[in-house]
Amino acid sequence: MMAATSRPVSTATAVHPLLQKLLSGPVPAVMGVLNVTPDSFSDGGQFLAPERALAQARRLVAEGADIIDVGAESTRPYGGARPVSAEEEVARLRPVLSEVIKLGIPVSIDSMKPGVTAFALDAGAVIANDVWGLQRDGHMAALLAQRGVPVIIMHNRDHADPAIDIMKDIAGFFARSLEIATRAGIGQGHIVLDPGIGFGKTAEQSMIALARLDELKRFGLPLLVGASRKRFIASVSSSEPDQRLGGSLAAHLIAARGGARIIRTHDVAETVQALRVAAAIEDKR
Ligand code: HH2
Repeated sequence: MMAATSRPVSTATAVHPLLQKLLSGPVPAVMGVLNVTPDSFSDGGQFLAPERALAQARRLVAEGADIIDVGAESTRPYGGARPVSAEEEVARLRPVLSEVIKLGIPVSIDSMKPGVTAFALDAGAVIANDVWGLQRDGHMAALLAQRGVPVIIMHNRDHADPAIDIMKDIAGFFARSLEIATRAGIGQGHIVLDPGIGFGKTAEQSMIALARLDELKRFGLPLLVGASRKRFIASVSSSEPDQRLGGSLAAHLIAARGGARIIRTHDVAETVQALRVAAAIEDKR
């Protein structure tokens, strides 16, 4: 584990109880995606209306999700996202979030803004999902240290560079994020790492990150993978986002084999089934 040096170091290395529970199953936990946005890459506009968002959240729960990841700003892995203010993000979340939380399963907040994350945690969200791994906003780490919630640190880059060694880049990014986390006092046992499939990566690099996921186990932290409907799938099999279920399942099964303990997906029922069947078959080896 890469440790930071000479600074106040958190002693909270114990695994957060919620993570412990989520990670204790025989198959990876499944995180269902709820995008309360007009422009998400695969389902933008479908769940912006509060009643439709809530119906989708109910569906994710019924289908077997272990976590609901609520986002109100598209981060569009392939560029072209329209940045929104914290106020707009909160305005989209406000009519939906507490109703989703009432469904009784853990809710994570997919936001890179500390103000929005604080709003969601105040409303009862219990996990922070930062697609910039604590590196975009200098206040995020302190907020999350203070709140003591599990934190998903995702690898990201402003632009893909086909010339770089993507595994080296991901490892370097994680080391920086972990240093920021340690300095702020976020316990190691609160952290989940995510290679950020599709974010600042060519299709080839997304596939390398999936194929070589097991190399990231050396950080000694749980791994999350979200390959759902992403564009690298179309580089192999031409398709629109809503036609990528087969590719998403293939990627997620390979990720599970590589050590992913949480899978983020738009298609919960199919993913739960695929993970369970793959695990049951592997059990017979
Ligand atoms: N992918 C997306 C958004 N958030 N968070 C994590 N931890 N890992 C991911 O792979 C990830 C993520 C992109 O998917 P989606 O939310 O459907 O799209 P958009 O950002 O356009 O709303």
